[in-house]
Amino acid sequence: MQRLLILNGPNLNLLGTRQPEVYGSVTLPMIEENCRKHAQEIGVGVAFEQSNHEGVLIDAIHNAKGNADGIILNAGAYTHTSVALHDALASVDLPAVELHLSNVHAREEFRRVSYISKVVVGQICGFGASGYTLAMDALSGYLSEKDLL
Ligand code: CA2
Repeated sequence: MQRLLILNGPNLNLLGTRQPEVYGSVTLPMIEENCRKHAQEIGVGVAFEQSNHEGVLIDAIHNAKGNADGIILNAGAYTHTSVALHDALASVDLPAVELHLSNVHAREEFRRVSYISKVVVGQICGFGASGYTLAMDALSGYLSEKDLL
């Protein structure tokens, strides 16, 4: 069975509490529940984590080697700043999907810069909470197509 790690970065624990016009009104626990339901429907295993700390996210990426077959990463604002997350993703050599709730390309200029885009299979952004299940389908399809699993 394919095992997907869904990793969430800083401030995403606040989803649904503020800025609903940008990020929607769905909370992270609701997203997690939906991902777990979707995992059962498409027959994959899922682990779901969130941290506000860059080092914890890096440890989670390292730990994915051997424990997950692919990573879905909403790195939050670290997307636009973190060489360390880039290096961590490159070091584990697992297929990853970069995910954002909002359309980062239609917002401030600094959000158009991603330090992780070069080391992911692809990016999903702008579809709100549905992006999580879209990313699961995309990563699962990628793993099957590459005959990785
Ligand atoms: O659109 C996304 O998913 C982002 O990764 C969200 C990050 C932002 O820095 C990225 O540019 C795009 C911010 C997450 C903050 O979430 C909040 C939720 C509610 C209230 C305040 C922040």
